[in-house]
Amino acid sequence: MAASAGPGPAAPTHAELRRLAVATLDGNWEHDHTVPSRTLYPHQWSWDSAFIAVGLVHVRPDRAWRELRTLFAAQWTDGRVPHIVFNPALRVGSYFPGPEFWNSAAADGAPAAATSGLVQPPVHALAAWLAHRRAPSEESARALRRLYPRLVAQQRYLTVHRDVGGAGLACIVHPWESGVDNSPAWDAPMAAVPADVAVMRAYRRHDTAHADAAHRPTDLDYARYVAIVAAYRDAGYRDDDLAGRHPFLVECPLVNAALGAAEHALARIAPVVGADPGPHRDRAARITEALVERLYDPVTGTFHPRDLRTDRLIPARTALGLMPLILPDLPARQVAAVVTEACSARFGLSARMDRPLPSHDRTAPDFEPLRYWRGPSWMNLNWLLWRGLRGHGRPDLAAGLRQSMLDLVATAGCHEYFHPDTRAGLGSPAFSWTASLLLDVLAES
Ligand code: 2M8
Repeated sequence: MAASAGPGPAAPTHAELRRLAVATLDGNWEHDHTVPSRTLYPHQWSWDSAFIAVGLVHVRPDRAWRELRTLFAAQWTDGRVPHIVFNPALRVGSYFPGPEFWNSAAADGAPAAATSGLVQPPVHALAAWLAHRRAPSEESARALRRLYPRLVAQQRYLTVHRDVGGAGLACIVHPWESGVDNSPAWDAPMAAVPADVAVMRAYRRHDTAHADAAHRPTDLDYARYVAIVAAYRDAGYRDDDLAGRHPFLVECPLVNAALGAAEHALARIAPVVGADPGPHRDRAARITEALVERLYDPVTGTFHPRDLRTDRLIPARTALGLMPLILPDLPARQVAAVVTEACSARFGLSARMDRPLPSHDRTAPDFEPLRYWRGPSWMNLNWLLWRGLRGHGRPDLAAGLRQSMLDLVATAGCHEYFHPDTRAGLGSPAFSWTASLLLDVLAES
């Protein structure tokens, strides 16, 4: 069957797309984990590994479990799952900021492996559950038994240590923790972070050697990224008194939707490992309630991040606002509102999409179709929304989005992100989560 009529007469077949995806993942496999990209991101990244496991299970189930096992072997004693686990075999300078900048060895509770001290959206319990459900086996049940206490500790870290707002949501302490690094959602809180772009003269950015600088965050963004990490690192990556001293504190709708979805997944995993699903269901309900209470704006009809330093919602309407749809218990009113937002001219979702889903409101003056998380289309946000639409009884819209995802890869290959009008491939050309999530959508009609 042809992938689509959209990309033109030479559109690859589904079998060809599948082969491309498997070859991409095989090429990025690195002894016990998959790198997101050989050039741009040569270490292990946290939420990438979760997305990678979701796709790998269709073709290399052993590796899917290995991927998660390797990541969780680097979990800190407080439960945080670091956003980067560094490969010690790589030369100094193969990524900025590298292990010497993070200096995790000096922090209490860090693992033997060098890691960052930040986290990323907790999509791992969902990935583990989906991997088991796709190919249940003795091995997958054993893997779940091993992972379960670690996933619970990850949730505890986020809901206890990171509940700076005091309402049961997790706050992020750096834009990198959202995964959508330079989203317009972070412009206002980032502008309040004191930084001098001149500090970047002391460092060598690795990303702009491998990708077009016009498609990446700016030097001023990086000066602030570095300043925020330095503030956290110099306080030993401790989370006490964050409100009193830390320059960036935000409740993100994606991170908290993932947090709630993780409790739902843990409620499914619990019976497999002989645990009680009840507390997970209760926690899931509380997170959804807090998310609606604190991050939903009835005036805009979508979700927004809350800047804890001003206690205000951030007005930008980014694709982050659509992500709570992954929560199975999102109330009907918010489901309807998010679907309306997704189908508006801002995001263009439809049963027959003529353009891909952008990462930011395409009608906004600060929409940038080429720059990273400020407009381009990303496979992981597409995939999360696709799951949410299926879970909330919108198979028509889910099918439109699925076809649009297939068209992206059929047009450009397994690129990191895509131009939201032309579907041209941007960023790294052989990107792991694009490949793995493609495998997952190919497996579901
Ligand atoms: C990007 O983030 C890293 C920093 O963590 C970077 O720009 O160097 C983001 O797209 C993030 O979501 C992703 O996990 C990471 C690796 O793919 O790259």
